[in-house]
Amino acid sequence: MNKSAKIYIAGHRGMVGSAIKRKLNKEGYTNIIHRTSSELDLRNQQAVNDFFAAEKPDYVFLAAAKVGGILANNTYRGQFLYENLMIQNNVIHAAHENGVIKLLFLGSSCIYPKMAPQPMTENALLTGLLEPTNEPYAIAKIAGIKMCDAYRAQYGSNFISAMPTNLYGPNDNYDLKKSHVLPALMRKFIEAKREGKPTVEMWGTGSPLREFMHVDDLADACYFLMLNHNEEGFVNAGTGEEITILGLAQLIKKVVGYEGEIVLDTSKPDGTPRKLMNNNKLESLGWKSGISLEEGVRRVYADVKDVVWDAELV
Ligand code: GFB
Repeated sequence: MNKSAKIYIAGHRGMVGSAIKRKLNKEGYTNIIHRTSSELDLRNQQAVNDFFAAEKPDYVFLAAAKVGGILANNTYRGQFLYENLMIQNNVIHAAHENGVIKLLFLGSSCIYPKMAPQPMTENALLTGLLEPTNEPYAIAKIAGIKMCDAYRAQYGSNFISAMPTNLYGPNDNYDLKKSHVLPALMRKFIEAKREGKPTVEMWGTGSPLREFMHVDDLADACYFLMLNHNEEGFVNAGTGEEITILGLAQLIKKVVGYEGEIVLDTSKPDGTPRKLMNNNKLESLGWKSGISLEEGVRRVYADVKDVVWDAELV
């Protein structure tokens, strides 16, 4: 991938796409292209075909997706399935039709069976039933992996896939109905401290285990894979460290400096009991995560500690 190669980042305003853009800028790439969703609706096949025919990108980072936390996944089930399938089908097929040299498709650790042996290795895919709260999203992402592999098998396309663990970082979503746990708790603790509230409510039992990766770490891994990996299947991208949701809440509470109590709303779902990636494949290729959770949480706090969120986003 030479520095003047034409690189299309799909989803450049999202958390993952914007991190990939920062990374490519830092590495000196000079011909990065992107479109906002109002300029190019990736769910519209004709619009995507026209865009690829006109622009003829050399490389594609497919980071555009409909994403959200456990509640959004469970509520907008139809949209999560339809929109993700449309976006990825349109982009992957247009990349094939227009001679893209290489494409990286991004998914999620929720592709694995709910009860997959932990830490989860790539060969656990499709060995069991999925977690119900995010099954539509997971089905779409599994289809994306299989589409990249099928195009490689049938047409020789160099389309690869990476499956990140739970991500956080700049440009995350702080809408409490749609967000993931880390930004949700960050916002709740900051607002509670500011307003002198005695308690912060978190969802579920606090016992599920999750692995959290800073999105700048993921962008680094994506760049590494784009340069160094050319095989079918997919590669896990995680940190290898896990924490309970209650442990995460306590860490954020400490970083924010909030002194009240944490209370549990057990009417909300826990989701998958444990979701830890086995990162041996990525590490054996030569990449390892470099940002610890505490360091990442401190960076996020520094970024958002003075933000005043819209009360509508609750
Ligand atoms: O991050 P999260 O929404 O998604 O929730 P998943 C993780 C855990 O945190 C669950 C708990 O056990 C939640 O019940 N939690 C506690 C909270 N307090 C909160 C809160 O205020 N907000 C939120 N959102 N959670 C998603 C999938 O699963 O992970 C997606 O639905 C995707 O498909 C993504 O794979 C990475 O880790 O459960």
